[in-house]
Amino acid sequence: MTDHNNSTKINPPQNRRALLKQGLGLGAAGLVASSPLWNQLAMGADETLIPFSDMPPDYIAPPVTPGAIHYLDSRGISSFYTPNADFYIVQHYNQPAVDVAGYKLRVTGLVNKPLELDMAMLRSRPKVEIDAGFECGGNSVRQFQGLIGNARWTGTSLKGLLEAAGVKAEGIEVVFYGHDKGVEKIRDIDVEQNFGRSLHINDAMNPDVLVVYEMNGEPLPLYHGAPLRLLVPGWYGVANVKWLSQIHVQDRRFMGRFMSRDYVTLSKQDIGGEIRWEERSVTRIRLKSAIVRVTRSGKSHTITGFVLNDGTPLRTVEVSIDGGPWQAATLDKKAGKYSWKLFTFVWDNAKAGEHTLVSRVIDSNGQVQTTPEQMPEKPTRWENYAQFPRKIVIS
Ligand SMILES: Nc1nc2c(c(=O)[nH]1)N[C@H]1C(S)=C(S)[C@@H](COP(=O)(O)O)O[C@H]1N2
Ligand SMILES: [Mo]
Repeated sequence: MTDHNNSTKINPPQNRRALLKQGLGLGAAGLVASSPLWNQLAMGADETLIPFSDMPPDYIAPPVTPGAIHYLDSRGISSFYTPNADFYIVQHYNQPAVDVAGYKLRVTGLVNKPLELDMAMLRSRPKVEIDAGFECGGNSVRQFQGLIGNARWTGTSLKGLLEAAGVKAEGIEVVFYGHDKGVEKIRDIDVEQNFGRSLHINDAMNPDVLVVYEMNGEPLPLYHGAPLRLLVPGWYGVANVKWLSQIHVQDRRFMGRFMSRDYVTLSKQDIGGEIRWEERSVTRIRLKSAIVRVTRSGKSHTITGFVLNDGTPLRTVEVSIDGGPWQAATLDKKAGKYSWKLFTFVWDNAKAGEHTLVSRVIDSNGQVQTTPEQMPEKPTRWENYAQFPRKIVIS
């Protein structure tokens, strides 16, 4: 990866699978049997999964393994809440086991009253619950969109914490540090760095931004940042700092790797009438939909997919079959402002043979999900929000 120096590699499934087979001494069958996600692929009695011909026939997603990246088999996306055991996992350094009893969150920097809060103090603050889905900024066709999940998060508002500390007028940037650390080669020096991301004070003061300690009603699991993580609803996953240890308010931009070097999209943009190559930190989730599974029941086929965006209301989701007209899909009623939105489309009279299926979403501002051709020129792999045509074979 040209835009990725020593970061975690998100391998194509083929390489990943070969690695897993070697490392765990398990054949594909063993992994399939042990994956809880696979169970959800089990269909209703009269329902069968139609194979995608754009997917390797023996495709499996990497299972949850200590230290490793995990992504979903997106064909298994069938419930509003992703079970904690299946939610995708990405970390760029290690997965630190933080001592919960001795745990303290520190709020420092340009504040009137620095804070040190243990879990009991955090839990006694006003409780907020929010349904939010997010994907890694690197989620793409290569993992069949599996770096994604949707959960109910419980915690307390960041705004409340910042107000309790009293942010000084010159405090314009809020930095979030995780407990996890690694060595970064910066120029030619090796320096130890904790994972860090930041928010402008205006974004940090959005009351929907939380520090969370529960995921789907359970204590935050180790791999998802126990005991406390940030949740910035409507933003790509990288904003949601896990194993949160310190919140620091400062008077200038934070320039750490995950703001300024990594998770930076390079694309050609119209900058006030000049076409320039712009480098922009990955922030709000761009308008995106994708088809993830097709099932058959009797003569009828059902196409299922998801929508993610920054929380802007949607107008419609549509499906096109073999280049035909756009037809409205049905959005699942179970949805929150920042959750993913699942959709289904019932496809009658599907003929035998190979078909191309694609979805697109339109938001309430009339913004239409772009086609791959309409995407700005963009050599970096971040933000893959173009329409995603799928191929299936009906026998
Ligand atoms: N402390 C810490 N937080 C982190 C990361 C990390 O490496 N360290 N990775 C980020 C990235 S890139 C993503 S996509 C999300 C993934 O969250 P999840 O593993 O709970 O799905 O966590 C974010 N928070
Ligand atoms: Mo990510």
